[in-house]
Amino acid sequence: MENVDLKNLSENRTFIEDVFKKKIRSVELAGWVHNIRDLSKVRFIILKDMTGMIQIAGVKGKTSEGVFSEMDKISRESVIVVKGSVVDSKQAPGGKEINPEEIIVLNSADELPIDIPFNSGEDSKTELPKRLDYRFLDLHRKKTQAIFKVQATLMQGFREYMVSRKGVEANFPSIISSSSEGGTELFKAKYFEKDVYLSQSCQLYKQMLACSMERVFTIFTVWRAEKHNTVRHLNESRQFDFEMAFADEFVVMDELAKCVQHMVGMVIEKNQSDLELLGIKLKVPTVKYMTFAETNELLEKEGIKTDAHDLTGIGEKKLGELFPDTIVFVHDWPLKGKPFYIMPKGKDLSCGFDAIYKGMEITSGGQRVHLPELLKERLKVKDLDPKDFKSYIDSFRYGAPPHAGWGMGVERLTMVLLELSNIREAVMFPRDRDRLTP
Ligand code: AMO
Repeated sequence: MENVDLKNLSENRTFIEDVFKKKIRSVELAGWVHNIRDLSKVRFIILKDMTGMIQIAGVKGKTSEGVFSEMDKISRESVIVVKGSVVDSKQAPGGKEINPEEIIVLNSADELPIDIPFNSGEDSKTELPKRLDYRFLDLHRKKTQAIFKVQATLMQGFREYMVSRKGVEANFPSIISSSSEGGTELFKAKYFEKDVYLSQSCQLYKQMLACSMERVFTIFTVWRAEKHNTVRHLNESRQFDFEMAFADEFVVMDELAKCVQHMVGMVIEKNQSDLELLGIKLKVPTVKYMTFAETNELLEKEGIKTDAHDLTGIGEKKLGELFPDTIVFVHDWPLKGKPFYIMPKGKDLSCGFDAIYKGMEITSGGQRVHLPELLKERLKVKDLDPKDFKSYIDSFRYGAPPHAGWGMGVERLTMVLLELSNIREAVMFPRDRDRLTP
């Protein structure tokens, strides 16, 4: 590697977007070689960093001989530093290019194993599994980066909304001693002499915390040992979680609607160029409320057979078609279809809900059981042993207000907003049944 003073470089380098935005004449750029073109007398390098792309133009006879011949040897995606001057050029993308005075190769890239299209708006010709095998390289693509820039805005928007509602950001354990969502789908691990599980959700902890700190939220990683490999399930995923004291399911559905509206609004405002690259036009969603029975009735009219206590994938898709750009809250959910912690509503119904958006479930939630004796009963109905939940049940004995909340899949929301056909596109380093690296 060439000897480069990285401290000096990090302090003095110019980001590509600033070359276009500001009046700068002399620059030191650092980035990756996106493309190279050799027209014998003129050699071009398209350089990219996280802020943009710019053309470096070497001209035979004008550019120093050493730099001109170096430009011929550099491979795509190699990491280079370019020192030079900015010139206006009608032919150059963005109207400016760099006359190189010095090019330093920091790390030369091998032949690329996956397709990184020259046109950033194009899809890679490499299939997803192989792209994921080389995810570190796939992340050099502007289109892949655009997905995660949007996801970062969603996370920022979630935090911003929650803080504006007096929410306190919380952290919860990732190792649990008993199930939080039902008996199956648990990853078992050894913890000294004991058997433990990777967290299926922070459900029990966010409830216990809301009973003292009122409004709590987190972005939490969860693990589900679902055996099936589908385009909408992961074994490790993240959730936007919210829990609120003195609330029922309608209060928190309203919070969810406003929160998602804020998050989507922020993406529209901040990520316009990313959305354009991905070919997505986003609208801030409206909201619709329907009971489970009403939803089923509607779907049956549309010729869709429904489940007694769950919506099918086809049903969710239909709701997306019937109500575009709408968060459809399906409430008064059958009790049988909801976990032990959801408050019953009469004998057969519950205070639980699902939110369907753009044809897919993005959230489930509801009012919780905050009464210890009822909670014991509900656990038994679900074939779970109240003894395994002692500290959770006890937490409702010393001043526990009625409370409600929800969990929304980070990757699910990213997937539906950006119309990705596989949820793995919405995770930087996905974990599914077959994939543990990179
Ligand atoms: P639930 O299990 O429905 O509820 O999960 C909430 C949301 O998380 C997302 N999600 C997933 N995303 C990808 N792969 C998976 N395997 C996966 N499982 C779930 C979905 C789903 O709507 N504790 C409750 C929430 C609550 O009541 O607060 C829970 O975890 O978008």
